[in-house]
Amino acid sequence: MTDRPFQMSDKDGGRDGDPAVLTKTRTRTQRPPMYKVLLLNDDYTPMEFVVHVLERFFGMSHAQAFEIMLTVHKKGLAVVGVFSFEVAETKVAQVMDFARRHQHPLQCTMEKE
Ligand code: TYC
Repeated sequence: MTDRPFQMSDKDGGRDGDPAVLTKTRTRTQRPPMYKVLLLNDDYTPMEFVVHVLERFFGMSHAQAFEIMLTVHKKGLAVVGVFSFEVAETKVAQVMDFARRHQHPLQCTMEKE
């Protein structure tokens, strides 16, 4: 409880609740951050296995998958897709699990765009 006889706040800048005066609140809609999924080169994973991974988990055609696989092989890594956090996380987990189950050292990671 307050011992003041009136409220000391001034919520409407001295207009004292004039119903004709409206205030606008500016809102900014944030787009959700997106995540790049990266495939890394190594010396041991067979090229055909990588092509298969790109077809199976990233919906690429055989030609597209082969091209991206060669990019990774030559450059060391490539972005294989851009997704929401949850989808990127799932893709990385699927690729890592599939590679591990086939005993290939293939590495897949994600990073914020
Ligand atoms: N460098 C591998 C080889 O020569 C092929 C490869 C390509 C491996 C892409 C991983 O992400 C990769 N067998």
